[in-house]
Amino acid sequence: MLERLPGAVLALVLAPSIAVAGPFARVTNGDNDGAGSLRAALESGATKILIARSVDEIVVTETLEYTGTAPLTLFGTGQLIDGSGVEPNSEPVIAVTEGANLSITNLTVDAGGGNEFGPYNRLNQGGGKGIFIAVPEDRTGTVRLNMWNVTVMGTGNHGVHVSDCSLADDCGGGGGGGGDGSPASVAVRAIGVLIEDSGNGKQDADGLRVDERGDGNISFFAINSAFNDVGADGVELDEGNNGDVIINVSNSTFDFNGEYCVVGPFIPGDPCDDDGDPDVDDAFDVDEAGPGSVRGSVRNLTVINNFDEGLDFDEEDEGGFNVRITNVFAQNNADEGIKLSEEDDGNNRARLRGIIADGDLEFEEEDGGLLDIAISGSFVGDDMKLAADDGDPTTIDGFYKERNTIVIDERDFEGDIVEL
Ligand SMILES: [Ca+2]
Ligand SMILES: [Ca+2]
Ligand SMILES: [Ca+2]
Ligand SMILES: [Ca+2]
Repeated sequence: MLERLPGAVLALVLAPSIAVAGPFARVTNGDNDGAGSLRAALESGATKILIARSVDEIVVTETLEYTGTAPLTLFGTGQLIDGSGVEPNSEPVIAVTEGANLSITNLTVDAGGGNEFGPYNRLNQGGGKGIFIAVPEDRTGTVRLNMWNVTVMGTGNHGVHVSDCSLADDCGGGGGGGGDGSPASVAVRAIGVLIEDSGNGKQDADGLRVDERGDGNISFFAINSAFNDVGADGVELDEGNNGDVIINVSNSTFDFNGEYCVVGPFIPGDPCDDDGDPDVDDAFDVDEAGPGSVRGSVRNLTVINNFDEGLDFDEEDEGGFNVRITNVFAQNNADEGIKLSEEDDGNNRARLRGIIADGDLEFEEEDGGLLDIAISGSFVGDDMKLAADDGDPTTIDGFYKERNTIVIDERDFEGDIVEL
């Protein structure tokens, strides 16, 4: 049965640990629909939904939709939401259709596509997205997605997707910032989030994907999280038009992402590498286009076994990079462990410390602006590649400062780069 309590009553029940305002609903069974179901709660007008501990599993046969605009909080208590039977199976398990803020805690969302035949096996590719927020074109402010202790798995499409882009699922393919979007920003916070065995049903399906267009930024905060065995990028942040990408990612793992590289059925064991077409993908991919920069920090990351680059950040048009990269263990990635490419006006400024990489590190800067790279206390198992040549030998193209760092192969510098 579905109980609805006024917020004031609930606040008394839960005080002081959780302060809750707004209409409340309690989910008391794992049914697809009907009284006491999660679907009924989502349709009731409630904005705070608690799933009772007595519910182990919620099995749904169609998308769980929230069509409201008020911020929604979904308090799980360790349940699995089994979306393997969602029809059609290209549809998401959970959809926020009008760009409402979503906070979700203590839940596992399984779209059912999983590696039923063993690890890293792509034979079973069903399942749509896990959690999807569609942002309407008139949304303003900031669209917030907060996930705490959430697992998403078995998705054929993106595991988690926030789309503020008129091109919908065609947004961001290949970058460049095409499409339009709302005036709103998008902010995602992931704390203790695991996205695994996802994005293995189609090309360019990521673990966590944000498409942001029009005015507004992408802010991405993640800690104690993991993005593993995703078909395309573990995380892709794709920002266009005005606005920045602001990252703060720490104590997290990106393992075995980007293998899905064929159109049509995937053939396990088929050669699949960065030289072929279609593309393999990265651990963590940032594409920023239009006016705006990429700034922030990553630290204490394990970035291993990915099928293209580890950290692959691209910035174009006005703006540059200003990032701090600390304690990143990047091993056995097919291409560069860390690659930052900057085009048009703006600098490529990065401060690196405590990097342990078995492959190359690469930093590129084009057009107006300077390359400004400092690295300390690091081990680079292959080349340190810097490229910033403006073709004019009378001007300085960049600065490079290296301390207490071992570079096993070459320092491969293009341009007039001053070593400090
Ligand atoms: Ca926007
Ligand atoms: Ca934007
Ligand atoms: Ca830019
Ligand atoms: Ca530049």
